[in-house]
Amino acid sequence: MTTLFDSDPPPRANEQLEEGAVLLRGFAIAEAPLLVQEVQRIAQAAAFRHLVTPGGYTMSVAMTNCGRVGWVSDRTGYRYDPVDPDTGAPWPAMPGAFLDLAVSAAAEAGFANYDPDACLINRYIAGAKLGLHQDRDEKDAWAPIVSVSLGLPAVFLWGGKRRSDPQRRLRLESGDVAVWGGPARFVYHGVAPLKDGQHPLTGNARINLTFRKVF
Ligand code: MD3
Ligand code: FE
Repeated sequence: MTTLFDSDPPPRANEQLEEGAVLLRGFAIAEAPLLVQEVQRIAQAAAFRHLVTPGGYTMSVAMTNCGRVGWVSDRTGYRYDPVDPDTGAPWPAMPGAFLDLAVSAAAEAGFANYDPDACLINRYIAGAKLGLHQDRDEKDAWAPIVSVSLGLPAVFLWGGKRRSDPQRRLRLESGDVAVWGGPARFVYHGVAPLKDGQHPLTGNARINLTFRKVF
């Protein structure tokens, strides 16, 4: 029999958000420092930039990518591009530590053989937000999106299949991993404006990794 002590950390409870969506609190705590280091290395080759939407708005979230393709936006639309339009070079390769984490989180959530093509890296500072949207630029509509939160906490807005559906608010902290696949793949979601703060791993920023099966 195992004995629980008051000083033990709380057991890691995987929270089922809805069918196909699982929140793995603290799943990436141990790897978080290495993941942030890798983000800094990636950003030396493919700098964070503020993309322009097809509607002409400049996004408050700064983005870069690694992997076989990267998500980009400009006045002509959204797309996955094998080349970074800022440099004309391929995106940096996906680090082994990224892939290992994404695959093990997907497996923990019930998605075997996950093989992400892309990792979009979002960087938020105070005031940055992501409006309510669906991620529907990926061909594979069943494979999950795996999301890893690093640094400052954020309030994640999570709605339903229609834009007008009611939203829940979920606080995401550094090391939290969320997996959204299957029937939960097309729920509307967003991120509330980031609050100012300081975090030992990322300073004044929140970084979010989203792994995607594109093809
Ligand atoms: C639910 N990023 O990059 S991650 C995005 O925190 C994006 O930066 C947010 O939404 C962020 O597109 C949220 C959590 C997430 C990601 C994808 C989802 C939740 C999702 C796809 C379907 C449903
Ligand atoms: Fe999204």
